[in-house]
Amino acid sequence: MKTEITRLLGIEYPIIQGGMAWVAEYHLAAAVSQAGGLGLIGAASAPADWVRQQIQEVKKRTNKPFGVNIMLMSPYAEEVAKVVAEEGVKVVTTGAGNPEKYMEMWKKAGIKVIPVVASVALAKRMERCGADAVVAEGTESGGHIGETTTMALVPQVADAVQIPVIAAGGIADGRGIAAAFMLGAQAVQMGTRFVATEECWAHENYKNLVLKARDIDTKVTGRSTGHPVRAIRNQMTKQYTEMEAKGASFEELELLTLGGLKKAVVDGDVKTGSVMAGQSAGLVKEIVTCENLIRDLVKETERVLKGALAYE
Ligand code: TUI
Repeated sequence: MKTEITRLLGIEYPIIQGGMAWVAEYHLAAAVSQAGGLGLIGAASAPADWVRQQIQEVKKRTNKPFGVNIMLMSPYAEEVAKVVAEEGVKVVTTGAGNPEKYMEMWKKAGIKVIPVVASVALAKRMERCGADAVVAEGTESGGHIGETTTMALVPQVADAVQIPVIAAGGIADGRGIAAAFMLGAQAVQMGTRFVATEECWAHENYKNLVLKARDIDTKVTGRSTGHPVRAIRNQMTKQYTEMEAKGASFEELELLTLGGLKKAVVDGDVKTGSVMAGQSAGLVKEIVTCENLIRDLVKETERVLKGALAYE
């Protein structure tokens, strides 16, 4: 299954693991890369030294390409941006902002830069400033999201730019991957599906909530603050909605969601923590190894694509 993205990144399969805050640490990233996809370390709001150690741990476990996702709202974004260049990381994805000011440094270091975008406008801007590809992330995704659905966003981004497009949001199986190709994507990025893997170190309570989730079980909080975040419904999302209605301050509301992610992922407090996950959680039914997951995803995608061609 070779595409422009597998060639660009030197990977076997066009499957990229999302750079999920707290969840995407070196065990998961190394396992995904070793299985032929692209594993990512989620730098989130972590200090640069933590990111450097994570990079070194992945290097011990695989010789295959892997990347780092830099969350641009992090207070450490600038330092992390330097660390990835120093450590010779091959691929950087960015989220929650515009990475333009780091582009020159990363290109000089030979890094393939893939900004995550939620709009056509940012995709075009990223292409102009030298991005190698973009991830078009639909509102079905978990965590910090945009407004447009994957189904509508991916073909519009694909029409607007010449660089390859990676689809994200709502994809968790071979049908979704095949559909993404039909929409003009050259690869997919999946987050929620990779939470439910053996190699993911998220707390088992977090994983179990993903497994239990139905189609309607995610909720977006923070539309009023301009920082919409999708997570699995729980006591926290309920409290957030109530506080939001009562006109709570931005700081009070942010504390509930963002401070709550660590609580859910690390401590397993899935009642008052923020269990960020995408709408595809309803498709995730079992915990598997990354190797088996990627093998099955590829097999299913090929089967679905063959079926689609039979209609010609
Ligand atoms: O970034 C994500 N998903 C995330 S980040 C996160 S942790 C977090 N921490 C602090 C604040 C907010 C979140 C949990 N999930 N996905 C990529 C993504 N980027 N989705 C949407 C965007 C985005 C939104 C607005 C990118 C750029 C943008 O505006 C850029 C500009 O300045 O024009």
